[in-house]
Amino acid sequence: IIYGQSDSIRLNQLGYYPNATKQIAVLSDSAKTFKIMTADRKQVVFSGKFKDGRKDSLSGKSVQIADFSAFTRPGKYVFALSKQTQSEPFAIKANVYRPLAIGSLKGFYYQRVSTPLPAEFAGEWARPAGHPDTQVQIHPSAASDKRPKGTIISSPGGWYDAGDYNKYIVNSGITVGTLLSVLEDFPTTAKALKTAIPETDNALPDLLDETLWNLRWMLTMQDPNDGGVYHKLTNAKFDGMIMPDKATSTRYVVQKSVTAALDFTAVMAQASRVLKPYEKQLPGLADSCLQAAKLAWQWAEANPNTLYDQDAMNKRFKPDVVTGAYGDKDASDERMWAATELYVTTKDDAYYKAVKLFPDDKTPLPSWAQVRTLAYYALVRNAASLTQLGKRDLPMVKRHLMELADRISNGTERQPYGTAMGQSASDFIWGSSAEAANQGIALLVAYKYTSGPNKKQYLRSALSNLDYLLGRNAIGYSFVTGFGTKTPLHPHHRPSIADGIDAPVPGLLSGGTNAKAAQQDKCAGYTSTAPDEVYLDADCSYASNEIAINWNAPLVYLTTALEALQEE
Ligand code: 9MR
Repeated sequence: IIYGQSDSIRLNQLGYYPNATKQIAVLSDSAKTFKIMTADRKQVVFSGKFKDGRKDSLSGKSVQIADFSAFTRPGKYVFALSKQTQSEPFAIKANVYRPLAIGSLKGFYYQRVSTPLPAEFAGEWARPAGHPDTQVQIHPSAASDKRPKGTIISSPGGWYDAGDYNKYIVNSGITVGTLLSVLEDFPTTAKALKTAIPETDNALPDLLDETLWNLRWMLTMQDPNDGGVYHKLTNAKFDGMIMPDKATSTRYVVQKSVTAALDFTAVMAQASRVLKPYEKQLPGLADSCLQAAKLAWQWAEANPNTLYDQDAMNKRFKPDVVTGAYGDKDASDERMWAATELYVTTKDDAYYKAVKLFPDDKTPLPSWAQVRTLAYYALVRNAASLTQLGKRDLPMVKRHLMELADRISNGTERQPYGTAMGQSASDFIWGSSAEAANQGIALLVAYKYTSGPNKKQYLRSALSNLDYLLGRNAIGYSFVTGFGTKTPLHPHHRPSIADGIDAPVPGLLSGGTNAKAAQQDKCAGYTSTAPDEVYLDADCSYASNEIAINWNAPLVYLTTALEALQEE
């Protein structure tokens, strides 16, 4: 008897809530019946029939869905098609994703810059401090600064962006905004997440302590002389596959950009609001954040066309900077987000009037480059405290959010793996795992703050995307390191590669399936060209198997929110 996980079985590898929809996908066109057995395989607890067969139109494969939602008894089980074809054990239980909510938040701790990670908190992934960032040069691209030539600035802390060791304001924006939103939307569950970090015993929630590690760094990226914000703090080139403390190339801040200033504005304004109740523990910080937000906003208003164009920059200034660009040709969505967060925090109608909130009917799915919808989130989550002006627009904001949620959730049932994610080949881009998680957020915000007829479906579809992330997908991977039975072992993550430990740093979300990955990273070993199957668990695969803070943050949101809503 082979008890190993059969390659054709695709399940949420962590398990299911007792009363939730429970589905497992099987790559097959002829399976008739299935069984759920106790994990010791002594007892059959549920037998079911496959209903419909489906075709995954992207890969051409046949898929059948086993639904055992009717079985609700907590325990440890395996899924069995036959004696030979069985899954690894999974759980049915309350709070089944709590360890993942904690683990994905803990992932940020492992990304901390300028501090050692002692074994007490980091376990076997303990490492010395990397990148003090107390001696940072101002790159010639930022020479228009009023700062005297040769000025050295100090900009320590923050998180490493991803598998590389650089720090980028634009990507920090959506990341910190998303983490603060967990606290705004699901405060009770969020505050109870204990990640065993050095600050765990202080009076702040660990989620806030962790977020402050990056927020404080962001504050140092603002030039106090004019309010502008440097686009990034970076090496000129990516480091080799070495540990952080061995990576000692010159660090620069590069030119200021309008997108950095506006994302910074949004996050600082939101932080000011979220930090206010902690005035006693963090005297003055909420006010400093708001002050910084206003200054950055003014700079952005005075410099609306200062987009970050790395190629253009490299034509004019040396050394060439070839690390992540986070370039963006359009700052209008960043401006909407910034103005809205300032408005929500200050209640000053002038900010609200500064932008056109509904330039068209669209409600784009958030990503680092597209933050319009984060403005809509901010309005609905703070609906009660808005001025008349904002209240007047709430019905319109909600219509936009429901349109987005309907678009994401419609068809979930018919999707080959039964997930909202993957209904369109265009879902499978660089960082597709975060597409799935951000779809989840859009659904849960609509679930929480609107009252349309499809609300139940929003919640179910959000859960289906967590099923996607944890293994019910075309390739059968759980995309989170250390969480599941088939998980990335070789992420493009410098510490995981260089630390000499077999297991990668845990709790990190791999970017995941990316239709164009093979062309983008040219890593050898991809075995499929089907958009939902292009993934390679190899460390050269930075286009399908890197990790990044803006991918982990929506995973923290999705898991924490689902934990909060599990009884609904
Ligand atoms: O997440 C980014 C993705 O949307 C872009 O297509 C890609 C190429 O520009 O860059 C990704 O961001 C990377 C960043 O530029 C540098 N650090 C690692 C990030 C994740 O791969």
